[in-house]
Amino acid sequence: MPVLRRLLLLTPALTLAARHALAQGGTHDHAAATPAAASQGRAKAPRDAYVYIGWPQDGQVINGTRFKVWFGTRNFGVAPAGVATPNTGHHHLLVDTPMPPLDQPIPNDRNHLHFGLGQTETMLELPPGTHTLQLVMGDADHVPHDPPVTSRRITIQVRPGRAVPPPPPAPPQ
Ligand SMILES: [Cu+2]
Repeated sequence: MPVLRRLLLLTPALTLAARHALAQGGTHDHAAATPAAASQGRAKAPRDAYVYIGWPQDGQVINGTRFKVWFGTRNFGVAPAGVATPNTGHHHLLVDTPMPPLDQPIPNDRNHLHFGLGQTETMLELPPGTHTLQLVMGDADHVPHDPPVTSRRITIQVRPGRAVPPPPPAPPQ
């Protein structure tokens, strides 16, 4: 895998344990939790990796305060939080907030939504008005990659009213 080989060449400081994890395809969940791995800083991302908001689109006017948002990635995979597989991460949706510092865990509040189960879409509820949305991938420890994998920031207008189309009915309990 060329990306992995390049990673190994560019990071001579990798510990043997980390090399082992990479060689194994990074299936070792514990790799990023060890002090040695943490001292290496942010997880690497390929230069051509990117993430985008598939829906809604920039400038979209949305009728209804509850609507679906879906996320897409290219040249990058999605993995749950806590899983340190190379070239993967989990989505974070920034709502009405600028990009947080890139060298520390992404905050976890109503403006910084984590999708740590590996979700690629969500139902969002926002009050009527103008809002901004942007995605940033985070690694196993919720820290943006190096270089960061972020989407364009989009601006949407939310209008009061029922969501169109309405959300699907909840499954029977
Ligand atoms: Cu996270």
